[in-house]
This record gives sequence, structure tokens and C-alpha cells, in this order.
Amino acid sequence: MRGTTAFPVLTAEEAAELIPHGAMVAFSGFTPAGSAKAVPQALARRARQLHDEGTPFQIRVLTGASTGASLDDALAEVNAISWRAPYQSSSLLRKQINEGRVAFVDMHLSHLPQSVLFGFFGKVDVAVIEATEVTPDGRVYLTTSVGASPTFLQVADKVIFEVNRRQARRISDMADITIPKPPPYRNALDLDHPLQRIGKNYARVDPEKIVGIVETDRPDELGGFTPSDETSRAIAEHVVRFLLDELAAHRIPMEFLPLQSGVGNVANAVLEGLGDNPDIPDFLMYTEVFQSAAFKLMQRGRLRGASTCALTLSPGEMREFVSQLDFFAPRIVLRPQEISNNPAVVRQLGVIAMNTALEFDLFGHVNSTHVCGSTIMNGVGGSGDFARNAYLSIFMCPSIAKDGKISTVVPMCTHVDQNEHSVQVLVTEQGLADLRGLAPEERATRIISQCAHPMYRDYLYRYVRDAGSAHIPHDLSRCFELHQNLLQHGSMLPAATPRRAAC
Ligand code: 0RQ
Repeated sequence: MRGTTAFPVLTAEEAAELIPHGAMVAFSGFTPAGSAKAVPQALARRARQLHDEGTPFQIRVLTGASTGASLDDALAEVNAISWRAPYQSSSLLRKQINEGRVAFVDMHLSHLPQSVLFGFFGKVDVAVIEATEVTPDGRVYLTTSVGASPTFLQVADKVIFEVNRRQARRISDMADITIPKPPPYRNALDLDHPLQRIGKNYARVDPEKIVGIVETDRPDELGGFTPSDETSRAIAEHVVRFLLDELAAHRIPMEFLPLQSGVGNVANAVLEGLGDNPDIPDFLMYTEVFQSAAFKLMQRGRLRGASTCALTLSPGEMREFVSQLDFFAPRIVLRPQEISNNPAVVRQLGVIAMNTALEFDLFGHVNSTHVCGSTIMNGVGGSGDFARNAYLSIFMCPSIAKDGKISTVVPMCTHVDQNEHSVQVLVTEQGLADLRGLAPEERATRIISQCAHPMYRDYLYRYVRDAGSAHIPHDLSRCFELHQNLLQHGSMLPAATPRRAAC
């Protein structure tokens, strides 16, 4: 840890004392990768103590995306978060947001750094950033994610570092960091290959702002994935077959196009499916999260290289990764989220984007965030950054949820994250609907026949038929009938007996 001795070394408790009630605190982290760990936990202990004494203590929390348990979970457990942006996936924090106890700003992840720079969220009081090294002249070597940390370091009044011995110093050699200038001085990004480098392998901080270094020795807090099930494998098969057909029709070139893959088990299963099919050529990724399946595909030589914002690997996978760094380092570029998710680059590279929906409607709108229009799951994350500008934008999900009480194919989405103009392909375990070139009524017929679960198909066909003639046929008195049934009776089709999905 060369260099870090130039700054005061603090305990996590001492660092937490420097953060006042009401402060806007920007933490490193994009998924649990590179998330601050020790200081947020110490803050949670401090909040508990202050609350026990009857003293209010809450902070406003900015991060790159979701975090590890030591951050969102630990702070939410002691009611220490009053405001949060831009994404979260903690069940406890989700509950507090949905109860109206925490204000949450759900936004495209590529927009976050510039929104912070433009001052849309107000002043950032403190940044707490995990690093492997900080030099006396202010070069900061980040760990397993870059996220929005370069911007947080630039704007925060005070900076605290968690220098984590457990993170390999060489991980930061994969970083490629640049902060685009604000408009009208913003230049086009010179990125015509996912692995092209345009920046430096370190972020910058004004050393005068550094108030302390906390030394830690902790792995990123990532659980393993549950193995892919029959439903996610069926979804993967449809996607693979579709991409093979596109290759055969020369709509995808033989060298293939870079892939973006969302988080979660369906996305993981699709990557596995692509890797296992010998007719899919070895490929590249331009994505925001490098997760388990991508790691294994790269080891096998199927994934030739990846641009990402985070290395979201379990501690076991990370040990293996570090032991093979000579192999991985030249194949991965770790970028800030406004570059990893940059819509202009996504359009330029012709990315194939594959993300997950909660529900989609008969005309191709997608809801990835709000159950029955009201209750948030996680947030839009990076899905919109990619979907809107992808060469092909694919959304996937099982056709039913909660043992069939919910159809994920609905007449009208109760909340829209991606509109019909950004969505080209929808997939469930039932089949795949290619919507390109289809008018609204044609879309509805294809979506019902290809994607809806058989127990909901008749209802959906009847809905379209009874809605009458219009460019987009809807009956506004009935378009949310399925959701209202769910809220009132616990099932979208209360008369039908729900049963398990049959692929
Ligand atoms: O409920 O948790 O009680 O079992 O929703 O559903 O099928 O396990 O799917 O974990 O992949 O999450 C869209 C939320 C899917 C996620 C979403 C219930 C279902 C289950 C979870 P349980 P699954 P996943 C890049 C990309 C937005 C952000 C994004 C997401 C739970 O993929 O957050 O794409 N995406 N980022 O039973 C009510 C429905 C439902 C439903 C499923 N229609 N109504 N509940 N469920 N469908 C990553 C980053 O941005 C960093």
C-alpha cells in the first residue's frame, strides 16, 4: 500500500464520526463489487446508538448501483437512510421505500454521474470510496467496480477511503477512467471496439479533501447464483435459436455483435446457453456487470473480451480470477458507468441488449420496476441505457409468476420503463415474439400466441377483440382488470385454478 501513509489512518468508527446527520454521502459500489463496507457498517452502529439516545441520525445515500449487505442492508436496518439514488436491491430498503419512509430516485445509471456533476442532487458532503491505493498526489486506484466513484471524488467536499487489502492491486490495471466534459464541450467517445481504452487506470482526487484512510481486509459481499431452472433454460433456448436465425439471415454478422446482459438468473442462463451452443461464434460483451456466467465463458475462451463497470463475482470466483489475472487482465476493461452504459457507444457498437422484465404488455411496453404500478422491486438500473440504443433489444421473463396467480403478459403495463419503440423482441419460456416491423394489432397477436401462458391466452385474445378498432386497441375501463383482480382476490384470474408453469 504505497502512498496511503501520507493521509491520516482512521478506524471505521472515527471515519463515521466525520459524517453528520443529514449529509449527502456518496459511496463506491456498483453491485456488491467495490462497495464501501467498513464505514457504512460503523455508520449503522453509530445511528443505532444515537437513535437509542433519542438523537436523529439519517443520511442521504448515493452509490453507482446496488451495494453489498454492509451498506444498504446495514443502514436500512437501523433506519439511517432518508433518501437514496439511483438503484437498490436490498429487500429491507425496498420495504422502507414502499412504505414511504425512504425517498428513492429511480433513474438510468448512465445519467447518474452527470446528474451529480450538474448539481441536480445538491452538494455531496462526503465520498466514501474503496480503493487499493491512493497516492500523495491524488491518484486513486479503484477496486472491483468503477461505477460513479471518479465523479464522486471530483465533487465531494470531503473524502474517506477504505483501502482494502483483500482486493488485488492489479485489478485497477483493468480500469479505463475518463469523465466526459459537460456540454457543449463534450467530445464523441472514441470507442469502436469494446476493449478500446480511452482513459487512465486511476481516478483523481484533490489530496486536500482526503480526511482519512480506513484500512480493511474484506471480500465483496456476493452470494452465489441459484442454478438455472427449467424455465430460465427454456427462455435461453428461444434466445439462442433466435440469434442463430439472425446469423443465418445475415442480420447479425459472422463475427457476431457485442452482448449486454442484465443481472439475475435468467440473464445468467441465457449467457450459459449462448456459450454452450457451438454454432454461436466466440463473442465480446459491452455490458455493465461481469457476472458468474461471463467469467466461466471467458475461461473457456467463448467470451473473447468484456467492457464492464463491475466484476460481480463471488469470493471464490474472485480468488480464481485473481490467480489467473495474466489471462483475464488483457480481456477486460472496467469503465465508469457513464461510459460502460453510454447510449452513443451502445448504438455505435451495435450491442445486442438482453434484460429482464416484470411484465410486458400486448403492444410491447415493458415494466421492469413497479408491481401493480406502485411497489418498486429494484429500479430501472442500466436496462434503459442499453435497450433504447441497442441494435437488438430483447426483454425476457417467465410467462407467469407466483405459481400462475400473475400473468407477466398483460393488456397494459401498470408502469412503463421501456416503451414500445425501444423493444424489439420479447421472450418467455413459452416462446419468442419478434416485433420488428409489426403494427400494434399484429404485435398483440404475436405476443399472445408466442409468449403468454396458455391459461391467460383466451382472456388476452378476448381483451383485444373486445377493445374494438383503433391504432392501439384498448378498453380503458378494463385495461387493468387483471391487476385489479390480483389486488382484490390475490390472483389475476380468480375463477381459474392457478397451476405451476408447464414449459
Ligand atoms: O418474487 O422474489 O418473491 O420470488 O419478482 O422475479 O423471476 O426471480 O426475476 O430476479 O431476474 O428479477 C425485473 C426484478 C427480475 C430484475 C427484475 C416476482 C417474482 C419474484 C423476482 P420473489 P424473478 P429476477 C442491469 C440490468 C431491472 C434492472 C435491470 C430487475 C421476483 O431483473 O430489477 O434490468 N430489472 N438491470 O415472483 C409481481 C410480476 C412479477 C412479479 C416477477 N409481474 N408481478 N411480481 N415477480 N414478475 C443491472 C444493473 O442495473 C446493475
